[in-house]
Amino acid sequence: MTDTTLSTKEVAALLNVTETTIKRWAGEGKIPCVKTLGGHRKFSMNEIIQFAEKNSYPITGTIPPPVTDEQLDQLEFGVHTRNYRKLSEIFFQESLQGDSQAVFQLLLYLYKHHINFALIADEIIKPALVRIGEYWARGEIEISHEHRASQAITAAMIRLAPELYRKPLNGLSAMCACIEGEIHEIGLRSLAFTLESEGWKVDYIGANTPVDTMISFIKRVRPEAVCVSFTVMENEKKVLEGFKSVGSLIKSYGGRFIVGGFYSVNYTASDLYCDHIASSAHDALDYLKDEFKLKPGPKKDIKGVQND
Ligand code: B12
Repeated sequence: MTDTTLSTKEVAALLNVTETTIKRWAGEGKIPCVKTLGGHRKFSMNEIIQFAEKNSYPITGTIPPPVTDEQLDQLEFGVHTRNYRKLSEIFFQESLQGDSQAVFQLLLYLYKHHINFALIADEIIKPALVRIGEYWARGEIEISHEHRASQAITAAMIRLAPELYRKPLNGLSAMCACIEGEIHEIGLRSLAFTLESEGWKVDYIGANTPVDTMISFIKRVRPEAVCVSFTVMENEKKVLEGFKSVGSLIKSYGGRFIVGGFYSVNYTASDLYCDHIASSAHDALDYLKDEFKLKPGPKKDIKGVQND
């Protein structure tokens, strides 16, 4: 089992007790810890979980991400006022550091404070990454920083998956894939998390999926929704032919074909033989909700909180 090292502050937040209590328990040998050369206590997450279970302490708290005191104030304020611009700014800074642990804790913190994943994707992750792209284009950061940031976000999202609250299954399934050669998959993964939270069974095929692979999967599983993402277009003729084959297959059994991603906005749904081109995770949810007569998903309202 993987382990995470926690500070006194983080353990206190996790167990909803004060830092003094944690220091006392550590001093009494109730919870194991090691001291760094600088004299700071470090705890093992696994050992804290064992301690909490043995002593019936509920792990109800959320660990604040390792941000500076000033950022922590902004984070709490941003969450409280649902100020997504501020939250995206913090997400941008943490991602640029390339520390996937910090990005994971930040995502977990936002999610546990009832910001649904569609909002996290559309209002926090996307604007932060657009900004990283702009910084790179202006030569203010190197390509390695952009790669490191997207790696950290991807790793953090994978770690977040088991923490996602999932509504009971709604009986519908979705396949999510990027076209062949496409490696931008953070948007697609965000959409997959959004659908899973809403009770969809998601088959996440991911980046760089050849058309033949999509077709054989769709024939076998017949997902109600096929979600395809593309951000760069290298061979338009081949891509459009692929979309035509996929689109007519989905039509033949009454599924829905949704396309999204940075470059898809340059086309109409009929150009891509699809039913809908979605600009955001919320847009996709709204469309699917109408098509499949589902109960409303989480509110789009920028000020709103999750309505589930
Ligand atoms: C991170 C990033 C990368 C990472 C990708 C890592 C990864 N694992 O995903 C790395 C560094 C590897 C990369 C590589 C490249 N990149 Co890049 N990259 C970006 C960046 C900074 C962010 C993209 C991102 O993840 N956004 C966050 C997500 C959440 O947003 P999103 O993708 O838009 O998704 C949202 C919606 O669109 C929607 N959505 C997305 N997909 C779908 C699908 C469906 C079905 C639905 C319903 C909705 C939906 O929901 C999401 C949530 O809101 C953008 C900058 C920008 N302005 O976007 C450039 C950008 C996309 N890259 C670009 C380019 C050119 C490249 C490279 C070609 C560079 C190169 N010369 O090598 C390569 C190409 C790789 C390839 N073949 O795919 C260009 C694309 C320009 C264009 N198409 O005209 C951009 C715009 C940068 C720029 N301004 O030039 N990139």
